[in-house]
Amino acid sequence: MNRPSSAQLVEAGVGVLAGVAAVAGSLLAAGDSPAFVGAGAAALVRDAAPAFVAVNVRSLGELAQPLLVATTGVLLLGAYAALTGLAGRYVEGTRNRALATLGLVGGLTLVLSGSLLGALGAGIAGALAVAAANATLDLGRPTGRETPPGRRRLLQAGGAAVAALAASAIRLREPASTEGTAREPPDPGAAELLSAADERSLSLPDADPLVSDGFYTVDIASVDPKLGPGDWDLTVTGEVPEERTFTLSELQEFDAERRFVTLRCVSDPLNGTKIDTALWDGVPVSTVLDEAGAPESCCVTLHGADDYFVSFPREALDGGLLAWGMNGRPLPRGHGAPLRTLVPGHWGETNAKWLTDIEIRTEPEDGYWEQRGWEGTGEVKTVAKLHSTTVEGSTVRVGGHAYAGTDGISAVEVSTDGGDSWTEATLSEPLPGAVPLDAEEPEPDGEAADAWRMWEHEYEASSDHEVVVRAIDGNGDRQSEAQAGTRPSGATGWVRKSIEP
Ligand SMILES: Nc1nc2c(c(=O)[nH]1)N[C@H]1C(S)=C(S)[C@@H](COP(=O)(O)O)O[C@H]1N2
Ligand SMILES: [Mo]
Repeated sequence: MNRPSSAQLVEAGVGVLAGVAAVAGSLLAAGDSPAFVGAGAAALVRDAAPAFVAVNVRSLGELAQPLLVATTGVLLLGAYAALTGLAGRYVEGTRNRALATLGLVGGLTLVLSGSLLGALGAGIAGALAVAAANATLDLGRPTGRETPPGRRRLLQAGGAAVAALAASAIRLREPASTEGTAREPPDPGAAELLSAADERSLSLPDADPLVSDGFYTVDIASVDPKLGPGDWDLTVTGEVPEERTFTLSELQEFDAERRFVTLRCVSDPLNGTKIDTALWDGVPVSTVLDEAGAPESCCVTLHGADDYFVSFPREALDGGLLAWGMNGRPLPRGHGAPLRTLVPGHWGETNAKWLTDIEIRTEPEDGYWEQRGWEGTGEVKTVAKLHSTTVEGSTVRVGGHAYAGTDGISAVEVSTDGGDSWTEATLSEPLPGAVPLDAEEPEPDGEAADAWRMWEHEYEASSDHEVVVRAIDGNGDRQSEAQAGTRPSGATGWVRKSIEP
């Protein structure tokens, strides 16, 4: 193979820089939304490489999205550079090259994103970078000496790319996970419950309080759907006498409630942190299904605006909520705005975000994750986490959270000798139960039915030892000791930790 000449390297560099400008141009035009070319391209890569990426969006945890984004970035810039290269090779003259780039780069962007606006943004930015590379400026050295033409071309295309990136940065100010949460204080009724949660939290270093400081996210898409209440509604479909559609304000007219609920992803490692608790506002699913006249039926599939779908037995929805509020504020974009499902006691994946359709079915089917080898539609497994350890002299304090879905936690047991003997840990007070949303003076209905508790245990120790923890649920059933990984149906075993006082 011949080594590429320096002119070829320069053209490739100009192509990549035009690609960077195109990506930035699409971002500037489409914003941080699924219309952004990176979103569509990442979804293509994800679906084309299921073994590598799709399965691992969950099993690789934090690493999966950056990996997907990096792979997509390389492929996308390569494709843009190739198209720009074509224009450079077969088209003469700066203006014609820029126009050809506009067409080719814009065309590819349109195919990938389906957004005309985004395609225009990408095409124009790419064309400007190509035009800049071909312009007879000399931005190089102030000394009077001429910059070599290759370097000049790269510098000028780079300048255009940097300008496009800087302009697009204005569209990226707010992360989606918290976007849509007003900076105002939470609703007063919610504030009262949140402070009750605060008071009941055990103060443990390295462990969240009862209402999590930051709530984990698991998303199949690299860029979350962006839905205003105006361009969204909910349809009850499938085996119903007639399809029924609800707008957000229609849903909000039903009797609504506010409750603490914990979510845990089936891909949460035994002592992982993909488990969190928030205070949610919404309408019972049963209200909406009754209103729609949905008949009794075996199964239901929930569909999200990101093409996510999850299917499970209909009775799992009993007691479930369609939520539009989180911690006294509107549901943030990253957690499914404007509406998500909360399914009591089941793994996180049943809690469909950006919910668009509730499909009543007579036959079961596999959902997005089940098609990829997971079994995450069942009830959560009981777990006690050990996230906090403090050692002061010979005094050791350990603690964390415990969760058993709707069975609740009745005790957490701690062993400080590797499992030979056991003591009961101190538990936090349970969180308050659900309250009606529009009552004057809402009284919590008992205890939260599907939320974690915190635990702590303090003891004296002078030599190395192993701490083991296990939870007992509200039925008196002890957390399973058998070790299993997260895939396919959730981690089991007891958390163990070596401590050296
Ligand atoms: N539409 C949609 N809903 C979804 C998902 C998704 O990718 N898309 N992820 C699911 C998974 S695997 C989990 S664990 C929970 C996580 O909810 P959170 O991101 O609000 O924590 O949402 C579930 N609902
Ligand atoms: Mo999940």
